[in-house]
Amino acid sequence: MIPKLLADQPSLHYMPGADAAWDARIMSWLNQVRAQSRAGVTAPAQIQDLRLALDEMRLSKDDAEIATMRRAAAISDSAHRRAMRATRPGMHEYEIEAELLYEFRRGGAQYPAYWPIVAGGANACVLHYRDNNAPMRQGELLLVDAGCEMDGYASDITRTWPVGGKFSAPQRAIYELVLAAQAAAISKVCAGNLWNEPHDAAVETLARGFIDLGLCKGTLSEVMEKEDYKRFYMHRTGHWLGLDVHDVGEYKNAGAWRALRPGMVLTVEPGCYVRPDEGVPREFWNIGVRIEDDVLVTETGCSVLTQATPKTVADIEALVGSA
Ligand SMILES: [Mn+2]
Repeated sequence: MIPKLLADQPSLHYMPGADAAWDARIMSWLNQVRAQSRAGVTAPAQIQDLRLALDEMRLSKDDAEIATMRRAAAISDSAHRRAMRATRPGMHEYEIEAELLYEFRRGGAQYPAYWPIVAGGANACVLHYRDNNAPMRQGELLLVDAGCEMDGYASDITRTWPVGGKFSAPQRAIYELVLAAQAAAISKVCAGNLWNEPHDAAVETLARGFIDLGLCKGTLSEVMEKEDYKRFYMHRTGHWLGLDVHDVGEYKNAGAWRALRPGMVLTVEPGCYVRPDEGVPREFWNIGVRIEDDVLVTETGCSVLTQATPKTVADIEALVGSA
């Protein structure tokens, strides 16, 4: 049927390069149309990449998609709560991974949206840590980045909590700073604001905090200009979320950061990762913290889909180890 449908059409829209065998079939169909030229049939003069149009459609979620993403968020929320309750010194990271995966499936999610990161102590400073096999020790933090996929839609939550249930003073200082940076970033998620505004707000809050804590030296403008904060915060503050965890969609239009629109869903996930370094106060060594929520852009601001997952110091300390 395809050669018949392609006859006398101005352009063919498909996704070139996604699959070599499919590309070959498309070319063969095009050649079948071209072979009919002496009978007066014309072949499409243009081949258009369908991706940009599809990616734009995927960026704006309709009500049914948002309802599915809320269900995914609720299951991931239950999983993080379960993991917090189960955490005790002496357990291994994979035991927490098992609690997460169990709760995902028990809640009806078909898959994890990505493999959970369960990183205790210094492992939290390894951004894409996947071993999940170390023992968790009293006095260390546990960073958990885990989300389920529900009916095709991803969720993506990160929480960081103390293995023994109580933050130490230096852990708490870093934690409260990352939490403040996340609040500053979320306050910038609003229709009409540009993509980078939440990131810039998070970076400025973190940079001020790094100076206050003695992690960075100099004035705020010096730390920002030299990007000295990148020693402790080296990744972006979020990404599009949808059918994929790092979903499709452009972040810039014609070289400029694009404006947020109602129906877009993004993550907001600042962090702080302090590796051992003689120039850094020793009390902060090996502290890694990230706090990540899934945020829907609305007409008037935003709605945090993962709001229910505990993240204040008091809420976390009340829950960890309570199972
Ligand atoms: Mn994420």
